[in-house]
Amino acid sequence: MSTGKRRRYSFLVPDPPVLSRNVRALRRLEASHWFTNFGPYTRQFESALVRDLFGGSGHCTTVANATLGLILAAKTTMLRAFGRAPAGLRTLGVVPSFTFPATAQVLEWLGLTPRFLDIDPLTWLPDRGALEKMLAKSASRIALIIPYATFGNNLDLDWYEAVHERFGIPVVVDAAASCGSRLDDGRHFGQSSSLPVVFSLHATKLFATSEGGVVYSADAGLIRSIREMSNFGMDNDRRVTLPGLNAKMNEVTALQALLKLRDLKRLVRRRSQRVARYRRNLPEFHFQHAEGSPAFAFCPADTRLSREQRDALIVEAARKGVEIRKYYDPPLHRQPWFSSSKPQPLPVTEALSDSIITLPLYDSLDNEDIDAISRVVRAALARVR
Ligand code: T4K
Repeated sequence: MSTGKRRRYSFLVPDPPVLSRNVRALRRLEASHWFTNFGPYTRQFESALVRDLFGGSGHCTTVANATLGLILAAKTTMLRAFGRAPAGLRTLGVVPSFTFPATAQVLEWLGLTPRFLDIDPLTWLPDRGALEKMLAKSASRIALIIPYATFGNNLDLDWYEAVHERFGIPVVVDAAASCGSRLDDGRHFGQSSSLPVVFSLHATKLFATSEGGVVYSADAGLIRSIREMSNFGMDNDRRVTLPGLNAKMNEVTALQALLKLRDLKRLVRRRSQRVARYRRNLPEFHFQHAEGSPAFAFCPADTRLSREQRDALIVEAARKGVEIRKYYDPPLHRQPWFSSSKPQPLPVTEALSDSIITLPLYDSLDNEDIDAISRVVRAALARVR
């Protein structure tokens, strides 16, 4: 926690809705005797989300966290594409390396071997040219593609739908940081896409609850299957027709999510203003090129420093009371578990992960805080250069 408002800044202070200020809603929850298994708050949240974020179009199902949502979405789409039979020669899953471990861990639970993609140097989204090359060479060996909407930036989902249609390869969208991200035309990221788009509602995200996730798609059948799979694979008649596990959201989290949803627009706007201020304050750094209006969980910046200088900057800033992290360093292909994956050329990922910093960003930071942090960062930069 920040102690003494202008002096020390933690990297992140999660801000889920304050349950103790919503005691009446909590009492209602207890009185209903529904604590999980798609109870009243869960269903209310799911309807409100589709109505308020997606203009009433499409479908969603809540999950206990986005990792489970990704696993279930991947399993469903692979079943649809390839049936129950093992995928045979299709043993590869394609993911970017510049992401959080969850994206590639999904592949592990499906028995797939990761093949890492580089990212675009401006948007930091997965490099479509590299994916095209991979598809041209090995499409028949690829069972799944998981593009990550990097830091909430907007992927071109039409392009990924076309890939899915052309090659018959399932595509599941890791939109962990995208709840609140909008396209230039005002639509929420994911709206109208027939792909499964998986959002995280983790405490560290802008849409903060405690642990939670949502899978959205315009494809009603897909969402129905994922919902049943999140409940042991049982259909409405309690017949087990699909593989399943327990990935249900609980009612306390659903209440948090419902409360958070009411405040989302304001929070997205506020964070965008803070990020714009960082960008103005720190002209030495390069920032991600935004497609549309991303919702920001952190403020990443490419320092263009050497790895050693970047690490020294982080130490120097910490000495002055500002905690900086480095999402995503190391990138996944350099993580011990994944380091035996077939080497791919990943120059943009390697350069960016060497020089990236992620600056503090949370709802309680005001302009004065952003200016104070920026001053510390600039002073640290002057020392390490
Ligand atoms: N795909 C991507 C691209 C993701 O980024 C993520 C999750 C997922 C998929 C999977 O989504 P979920 O299954 O989680 O729904 C945190 C989150 O745990 C993780 O959910 C998130 N991405 C990731 C980007 O951040 P860590 O290991 O970096 O968190 P940790 O414990 O180091 O905390 C970060 C900062 O927040 C620290 O400064 C401490 C502070 N903090 C954290 C928590 C949890 C608090 O002050 N209070 C808290 O309660 O992963």
